[in-house]
Amino acid sequence: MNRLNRLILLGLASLILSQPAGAQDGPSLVRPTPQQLAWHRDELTMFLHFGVNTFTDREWGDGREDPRIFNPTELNARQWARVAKEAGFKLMILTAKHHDGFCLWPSKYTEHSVKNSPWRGGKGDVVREFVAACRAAGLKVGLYLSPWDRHEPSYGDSPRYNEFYKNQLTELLTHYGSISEVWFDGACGEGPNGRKQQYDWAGFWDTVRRLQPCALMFSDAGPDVRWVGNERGYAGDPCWATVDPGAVTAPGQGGKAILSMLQHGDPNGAVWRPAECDVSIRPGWFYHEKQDTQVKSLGHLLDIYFKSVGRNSVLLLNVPPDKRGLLPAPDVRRLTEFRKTLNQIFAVNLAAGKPVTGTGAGARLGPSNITDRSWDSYWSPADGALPATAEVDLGKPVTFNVALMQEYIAQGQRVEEYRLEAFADGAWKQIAAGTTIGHKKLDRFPDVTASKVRLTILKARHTPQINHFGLFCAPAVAFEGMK
Ligand code: FUL
Repeated sequence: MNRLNRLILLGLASLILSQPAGAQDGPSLVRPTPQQLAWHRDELTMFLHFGVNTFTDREWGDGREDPRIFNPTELNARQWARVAKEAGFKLMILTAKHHDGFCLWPSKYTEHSVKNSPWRGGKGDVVREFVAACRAAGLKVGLYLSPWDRHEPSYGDSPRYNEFYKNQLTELLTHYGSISEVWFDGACGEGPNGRKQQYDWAGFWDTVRRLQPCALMFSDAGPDVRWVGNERGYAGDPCWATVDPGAVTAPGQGGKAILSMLQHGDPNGAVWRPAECDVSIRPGWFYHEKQDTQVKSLGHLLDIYFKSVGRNSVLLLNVPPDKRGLLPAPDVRRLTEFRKTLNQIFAVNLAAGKPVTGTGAGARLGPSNITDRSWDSYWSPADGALPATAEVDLGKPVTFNVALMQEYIAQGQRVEEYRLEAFADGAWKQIAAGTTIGHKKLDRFPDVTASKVRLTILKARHTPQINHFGLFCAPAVAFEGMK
């Protein structure tokens, strides 16, 4: 084969490979990247707010802190990683720098950092210890570098500060190996010159893409993961993973319409930008001793789980290290209970392996794919055949109060409306109804005892692809936070 033929063949092959799978559904069906898909499936991320505020008892430092106050007595990042791992978290995000500008790594661009603290004799690097602990525990690594910097003198002198910020990003993205998520917030203020800083978002994002092409970037405006529009840990219902990129173009824009868009996404959105639900296990983001008694209750945390992970989102739960540099005992106890209860709820899927009849046939597409163990096999009713029903035969009457549904989102998010019914006392009755499903939808309802259950997809943007269905029996605490 001559060079020209080879080039033509290569060109054709890459054209075919670049076509998304299932392209028969048309170009409007947006899909996640492999990194976004893995992020959805990881479900739980732990946030760690740590820095000078931990020692000043504040939430927002003003940048005038003396670096010598940063002196954790027992810092042990392996404890953070162990707690996160045991509680089922897959990724941890650390505040490498918060609004006070104090850097947890010895940045060469500022003196406001660990290098001027007494901790580890000024030779320490919290980011390095954090990354090493994550790697050892098999956790992914994320970093938050606050754009708002109340210490840095160039802040407000926009081009100069943007350069400074990109230099710091470069340090973080080149000295610590692979980073899975970079977290940006939109907080913005005036610099010492009285001028408001204009952030170079495009430049920041380019820096991340260039240095860590596999990292996901979080902010109100993505580009890969969007803020959910509140700090209570609740996603909207419906919650689409897609958005219109024109609706929120930069972080920090605010306003009712924008917040609602962030909550719900947009079924017609042209980009995949799923919601991440950030919330703290305590009232504050940083550790405050007086909040030791205000750690969220188990019922509250479970409610957050059902309304974040159970609404097609990822839960980003903040657990702040204390002045010792350890995760505090009350929080660790609560996380242990949280994991134990989640394991208890989801240990037995009453629908697993049960026969399913309904619309659609064939090995990859038949309804029984929703009760098998494979993530990659799904039920897909014939094109245009809605409503479509999958009926699960439970064999005998069983009692449950939680239903789980998952779409095969590798090929987009499709379902717009569904209904769930149970067969009890000789009749079908509705037990739940909803809109979007996405990666995971969890519905809670009063105890139902039934021998058959049916899921009906009433409306979908494209041919539905349901890969998983489950029924569970949760203890009362899982309903405590429900309003
Ligand atoms: C916000 C910050 O202002 C808070 O202090 C906190 O870090 C939260 C997660 O993001 O933008």
